[in-house]
Amino acid sequence: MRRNIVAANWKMNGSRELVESLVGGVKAGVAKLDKDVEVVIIPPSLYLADVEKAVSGSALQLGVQNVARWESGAYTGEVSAQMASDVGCAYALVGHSERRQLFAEDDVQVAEKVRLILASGLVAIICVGETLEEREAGQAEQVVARQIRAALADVSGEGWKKIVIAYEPVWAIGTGKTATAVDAQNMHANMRGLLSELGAPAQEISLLYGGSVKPDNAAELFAQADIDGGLIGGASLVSDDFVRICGAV
Ligand code: G2H
Repeated sequence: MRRNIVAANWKMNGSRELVESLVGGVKAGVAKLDKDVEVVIIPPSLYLADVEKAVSGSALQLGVQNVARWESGAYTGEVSAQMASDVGCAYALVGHSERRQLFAEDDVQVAEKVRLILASGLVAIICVGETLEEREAGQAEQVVARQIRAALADVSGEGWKKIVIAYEPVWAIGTGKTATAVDAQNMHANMRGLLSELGAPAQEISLLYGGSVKPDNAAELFAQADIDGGLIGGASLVSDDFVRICGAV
C-alpha cells in the first residue's frame, strides 16, 4: 500500500535558531504519535546540514525545495539534485507554483528536473495545481492533467516508486482558503485515474494535498480516500501545529 506522507515546506523562512526550536519540537512530537506517517522537513537549502543534525536519531526525513535543471557546471547560485542527495536529502520538491509563477518554471523544466531528481535516487514531490482564473474557467482538471503528463513524460519502471504528486490549488496557497475536502478528493481521484492511464502503478503512488492545511482542517482532508497526506507551508513553522497535522493522517 502507499505511504502517508506529511511534508513541511518552510519556503524562504527560518534561521539556525528556528531549526533548533522547531525541529526539536517536531522530533519529540512525531515520536509520540502512533501513526504510520513519513514526515519530511524541507528547509531552505542553506539549513539542510543543520536540519540533518537536528533530525538525527529520528525517522524524520530531509528534502530540498528546488534543484537545478542541469547536472553540474557553471550555473552560479544553483544546487543540483545530486548535491541534495549527497547531503542527506531523500526528497525533492519540483514545480511548486511559486517556482512556476515567480521563476517562470515551465512544464519542460519541471520534466528535466524530475529526470535529474530520479537519477540522483531522490523521491520527486511534483507540485501541480490550477490558478483561480483557470478554476473559474472550468479548466482545473485540464491544467492539472497537462502538468502531470508533462512532468511524468520520461518516468517508467522503477521510477514510479520515486514519484509523489502534491495537488496545490494556487488560490489556496497561503491565503487561508482551502479546497473543500470533496473538491480536493475529486481532483485526487482524477489524478489517480490519469496515473493509471499513463501506465503507472496508480494505487501505490502517494498523492498529497497542499494549500492552507491547518490542524483544524487536516483530518477531514486526510480522511479522503485518495488523499495520502499533505504538503504544509505556513503551519509547518509552528511545531505544535505541524505535529497535530502529522497526527491527523
Ligand atoms: C502551499 C503550501 C505548502 P501553505 O504552497 O507548499 O503552503 O500551507 O502556506 O498554503
